[in-house]
Amino acid sequence: MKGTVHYEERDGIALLSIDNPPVNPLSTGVRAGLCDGVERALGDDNIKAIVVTGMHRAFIAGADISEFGGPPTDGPDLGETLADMEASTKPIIAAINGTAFGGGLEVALCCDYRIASPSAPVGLPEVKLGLLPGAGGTQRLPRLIGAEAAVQAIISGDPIMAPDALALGIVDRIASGDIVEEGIAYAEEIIAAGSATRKIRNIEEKIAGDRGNDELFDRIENNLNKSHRGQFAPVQILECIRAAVNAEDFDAGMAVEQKCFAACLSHPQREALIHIFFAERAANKIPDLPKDVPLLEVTRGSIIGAGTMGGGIAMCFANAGIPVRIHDNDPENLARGMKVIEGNYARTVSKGRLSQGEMDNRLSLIIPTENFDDLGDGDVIIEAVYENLELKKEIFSRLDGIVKEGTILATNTSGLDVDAIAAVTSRPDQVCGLHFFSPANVMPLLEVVRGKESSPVVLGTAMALGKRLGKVSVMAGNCPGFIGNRMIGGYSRQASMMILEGASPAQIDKVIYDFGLAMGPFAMADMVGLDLGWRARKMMGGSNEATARIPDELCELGRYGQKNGKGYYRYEEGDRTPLSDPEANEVIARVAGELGFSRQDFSDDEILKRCIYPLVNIGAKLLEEGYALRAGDIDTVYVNGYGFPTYVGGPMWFADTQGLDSVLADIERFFEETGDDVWRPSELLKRLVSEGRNFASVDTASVDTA
Ligand code: 3H9
Repeated sequence: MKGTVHYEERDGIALLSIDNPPVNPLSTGVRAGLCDGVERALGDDNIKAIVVTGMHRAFIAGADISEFGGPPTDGPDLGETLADMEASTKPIIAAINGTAFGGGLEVALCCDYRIASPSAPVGLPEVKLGLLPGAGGTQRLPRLIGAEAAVQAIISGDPIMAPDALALGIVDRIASGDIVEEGIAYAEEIIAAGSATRKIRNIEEKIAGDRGNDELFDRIENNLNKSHRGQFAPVQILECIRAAVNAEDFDAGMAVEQKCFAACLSHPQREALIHIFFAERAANKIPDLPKDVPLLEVTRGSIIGAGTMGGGIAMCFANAGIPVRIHDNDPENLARGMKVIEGNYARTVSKGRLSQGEMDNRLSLIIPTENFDDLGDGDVIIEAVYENLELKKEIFSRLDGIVKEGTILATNTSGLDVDAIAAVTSRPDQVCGLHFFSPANVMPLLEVVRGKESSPVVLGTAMALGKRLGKVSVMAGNCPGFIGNRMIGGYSRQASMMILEGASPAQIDKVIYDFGLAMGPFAMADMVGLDLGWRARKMMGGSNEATARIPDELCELGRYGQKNGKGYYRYEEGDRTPLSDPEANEVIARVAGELGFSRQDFSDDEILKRCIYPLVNIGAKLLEEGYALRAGDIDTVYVNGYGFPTYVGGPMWFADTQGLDSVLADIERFFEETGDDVWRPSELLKRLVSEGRNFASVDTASVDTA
């Protein structure tokens, strides 16, 4: 059995301490330990109350996620455990020492009283795993805080810090000192006052007012179509909370919760989301990086370049409380960059998501400097100038002269050769890539790029720094475009080819939108601006690529995208809705004709495959060449950096769910039909199919591609 619960008697109070490091999920041994502990306390006349707390850094992180979808486990299930606790005739006090999430908060809600450490977050984040609180959370929380607040908490799944939980009524008290001592003192008070128990199932006042209030639930349901488009669990959650309010009694509501939980549990979105949960954590583990590698202490950062990327990265440091210098060789750029940073913070303050005091504090951590040499006191220096290899090399050769021993030198490139940059310094082992995604202060992904000489200390520190900056970090090898951008090229190119072959931008964009991305490739291109690529191609003397012809001709006609109201689509003044435009469609048809394409109809299914399978094939090549360590790393990159729907699990997971044999058959067919190199099937993919395996089985840092 995994995990245990220690039983200790303290002057007539039973103290149950949950011990399942590091975060105390409700594994078999914990559930059994809670049942045994409650039974023992109830059977002992000397015991008047029970205090439940967690050891280590959490109270309880929830149900044991690794058990979902697996074989039945031994001992009591969570429902039985909580029924035992709720039936206790002696008061139970939850002493919430740290994180109480999911089943962890549900345990606390089955206790009679709750006291929390001020820094403890509580919440019901099951929705992020494609689940719902299935141990009474959807029934008890509304009874405690009202239906609307409960919907907000459970459908967002966001953590609620203890002081806010107190204000909402989720906890009764905040501890000011040692949580266990105060939990016991609280129990003594309750005993002195007559040992009353208090079961949330019996509380009706908070929900009574909403009984029959269809308007409330209909309004929330309509919003769900926008805020949680395509997701299964939120709709189920709403049904449960409706039942909490309207069902005949508590047990009838619980029956609805059980039905909806079972539906979520067997839904493919649940599997995909739990895959991403574990993939994001596995991505932190770098097989050939010793666990005890000594990490460098990062007390100060330095950023070169005060443009969008540099400013966003500086904000990440300030948000994490790390002082950071920011330099730009153009004083005007530096001043503008600081203004943008200030504006970004001010917007967050105006939305009520940051206090003015905290904004001032963060701004004070960002120190602009016109003097390059000032950067030398950073423990990590991140170059974030525009993508020009020569410029980056020049900067790195200058850095050599100003940095201290051990400083990490990082380049924020989205795909340039990190080794070529490292080679101009006298310390290539100190160099790595840190690829932030734009806007860097918002996007969760960080690709840590391993140069051929990057030292383990540098890589370990870079991964740890990513976590401190609140990023999901993935290690990538040094190849053009690394993981994310190397793959995306295949997606964009196939979309561009299909409009030459007869599909419309609107059809392709709709297929991608329906698949779950926020927008398709052409709406995205219009948003970014078609003129950027056009100008870049012109500077290089123009392009012969068939896929460049349409955007080039659109730009020649002054169609730059959203910025001037016309690109692949046209836009009404002040409205970003893409509208079909005869002029753009005429350009597409004419160019296709001139290039000799014969136009054909596409099914939505074919469009989806043409867009997504290049990601899969290139992803497989990244694995086979060792530039990505695991299929899960690639999925992590795509959901955190490219807006790939998390509930589909990332491109490699998606391929597994389609069956790799059918994916390979399509890729081979596309290769035969087009001869395009992107479709040359990956050797790894062919081998997996021949062995009847899938990408999930290639956990691999030790990818055996022989
Ligand atoms: C639920 O409760 C359903 C019920 O309503 C109904 C049931 C009937 N289980 O994230 P970290 C592992 S659904 C198993 O790096 P942090 C994690 O994989 C659950 N393992 O630490 C990692 O392992 P490793 C609802 C878990 O401090 C290690 O612990 N609960 C679980 O950055 C450390 O994790 C949630 O959704 C788990 N529940 O963050 C909460 N949780 O070292 C999910 C963690 O081998 N968990 N592990 O890689 C979290 O949000 C974060 O882990 C937490 C700690 C905030 C707790």
